[in-house]
This record gives sequence, structure tokens and C-alpha cells, in this order.
Amino acid sequence: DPYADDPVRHPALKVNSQRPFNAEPPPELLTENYITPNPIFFTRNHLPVPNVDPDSYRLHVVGAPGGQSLSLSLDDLHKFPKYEITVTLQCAGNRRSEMTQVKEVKGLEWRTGAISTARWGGARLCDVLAQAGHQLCETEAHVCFEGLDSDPTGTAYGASIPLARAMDPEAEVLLAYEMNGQPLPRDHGFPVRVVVPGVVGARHVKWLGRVSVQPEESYSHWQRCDYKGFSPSVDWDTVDFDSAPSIQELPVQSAITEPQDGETVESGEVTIKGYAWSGGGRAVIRVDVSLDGGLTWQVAELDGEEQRPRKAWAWRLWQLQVPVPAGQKELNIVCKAVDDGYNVQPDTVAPIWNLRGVLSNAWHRVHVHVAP
Ligand code: MTE
Ligand code: MO
Repeated sequence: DPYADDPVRHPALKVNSQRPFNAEPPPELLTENYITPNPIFFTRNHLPVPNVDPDSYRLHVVGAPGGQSLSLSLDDLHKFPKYEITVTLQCAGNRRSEMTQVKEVKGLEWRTGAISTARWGGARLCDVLAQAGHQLCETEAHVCFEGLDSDPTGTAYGASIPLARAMDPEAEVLLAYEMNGQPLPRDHGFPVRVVVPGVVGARHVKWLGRVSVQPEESYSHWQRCDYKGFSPSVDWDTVDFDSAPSIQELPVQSAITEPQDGETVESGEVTIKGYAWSGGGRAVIRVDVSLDGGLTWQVAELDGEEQRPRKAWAWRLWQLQVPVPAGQKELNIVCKAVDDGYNVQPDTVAPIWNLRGVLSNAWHRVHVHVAP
């Protein structure tokens, strides 16, 4: 059993698949803290978790022509200037279960919890690439990452990001060896993972073994034949994965974590809580909440850390305390966020449905009963 050596997990996690391990925190725990505690940070593994010996670990960085290839130990990586940033990581499949309700899709049934936030510490990718002699001369090039996890044929997990993002100090791409002040837990990439702020989770390659600069995107299945968006009209007979770009920056997202669908709330006052985040460093500027399915709206209070313009890498938590309108037996609670590009979420799922169930960011709706 290739999974026999997987780590022990926190019992509060809602498991979507055991082998490989995929799990999300329940909504009420997800927004209990601004920084998600490591044991309940959502986990998305495609393969068994490798057991990497930190002493013999080496990160291989392929050098530029005229530069030098690097074989970096953990100690070597610690010698680069250390950066710490708070970054929210979201899987492209977050909220896929709502797409399934429209029409069947292929993928794990994530609810609203395939998103979490941590303080990551590590070396900047641009500093490591510079030491290997790379410069931003080939503007169309890509930085390809390979994990140390592999399938029975020996194929490793892989992904890539544009060299322009990797070399941009303002993009703050990290080779992280710390998560919330601790060495990375095994499920989250021990000893080193990539953290690409503002970009889909799939590019944050865990158990990083190899970094190279290539003229083309990674040839990995997960770069080329997955994690792409399509029209609702495209099905598995007609899909052409080469016709769509790989997902990098994610669109604006928000969800309600309290109360939960089907719950009964007290009459009088209700507190509604949730999270909001946008990709590409775009800051969430507002969250609107409705109690009547979207007819009328109120503005929620944004909590958590204020984000820097163009570097809003982390989510905002939000809440709204409101009186329950007298005589209401039920509430149709809805939330939607706006980012600083004034991008908004679509109101329904059907027009953004796609066969892989990715990019599911319609208004989030929760139906609750009011106690008599
Ligand atoms: N890296 C490796 N090596 N193997 C993987 O299966 N999954 C990716 C990414 N990096 C993956 C990986 C996907 S799709 C996501 S969403 C994130 O890791 C999840 O990171 P987490 O498990 O730390 O939350
Ligand atoms: Mo993912």
C-alpha cells in the first residue's frame, strides 16, 4: 500500500478521499481564526505523501546557460534572505459540489473549505533563480516545478508559472520551508514547497525536488490536461485542453461559513460570517449580504488583516450582525464580494458550469429556518 506511510490527520477534517488524502476543515472552524491552524489547513494530495529525509534533501535548480546549476540543502536554502508573508491558498475545485448540483462534473466534491490561510516563511524564488544565473530576458519562458511525490510509473506531480512572475520581486513567490512558524507539515510539502501568492493552489508545488526554466509550460498532466476552464457547452467528447490557458490567477470568491445550510437560527438577531478573497493580489473592497435571496443587500464588516494594494495575498474574514425581519420563518442568505478591480461574482452557477468543476465562484447561498 503506497499510502501506508501517510501522516496521521486531524479528526475534525472532512475527508473527501482517503487515498490520496483530500480533506477540508468544517466551515465553522475555517473562519474561527484568521490564520488557519496547520492541523486543519485543507489538504489536496494527488499521490502518496513522500517521506523526505531533511538531512539528505537537495533541491535541484537547473542553471541558466552560462550560469550554474544548484543542489541546495535545507541549510543552503536558509542562507538566502528569509521572507515571511501571509498567503491564502485556494484549490481550483473549491465549491465544486455546487457545480455538481447543476450537472455532474469530474472531481472531488469540495464544499466551501478548499481554501486556507497561513504565514509562510522561506527564500524568494527570484533570489534562488538569480544565483543559478537566471535573468528575466526570455519573457515568454516558464519556471517548471517537480514534486518528489510520484505515481506507480514514476511520474512526479508538476506545474509551472511564467518566468515573469517568478522573477518579479513584487510577486513574492517563495520557496517556503515554514508554515505558521513551524517546519512544513508532511501533508503540506515538507521540507520545501512553492508558494505563489494570488495564484491557484495547483501551482504551489509541494515536496519540491526540481526547478527549471523552460521555453514552454510544464508538460505535467496537471498543467496541460487539468486545471483549465471551459464553456458550459464543452463536454468530455469535445474538450480540447490545448485550447484553453492554464488557470493561474483566480477570480473573486466569497462564502458564508455561519450559519450553515439547513440550520435553525434564533429569531431576534443573526450573525452571518464568512470569508472573501481574490486572486492576483486584488484586494476585497466589499462584501454584500442579503437575507432575502438577493432582493435587498447590506454591507458586511471586513475583519482580519488589511491587505496591501496589488499585494492582497490573503483573505478577509467578514461578518454581519442583523435583526431577523419580524415574521420571517426562513432566510435565504446570500453573499457576494467585490475586489479592487470591481470584479464581482456571478449570481448563479449554471452559466459558469464546466466539466471539471473548477472556478466555482457564484454567489454563495445558505437557506436557514428561523426558530418560532
Ligand atoms: N504538489 C505536489 N507535489 N503534489 C500535489 O498533489 N497538489 C496541488 C498543490 N501542490 C499537489 C501539490 C494542489 S491541486 C493544491 S490545491 C495544493 O497543493 C494544496 O496544498 P495543501 O494540501 O497544502 O492545501
Ligand atoms: Mo487544487
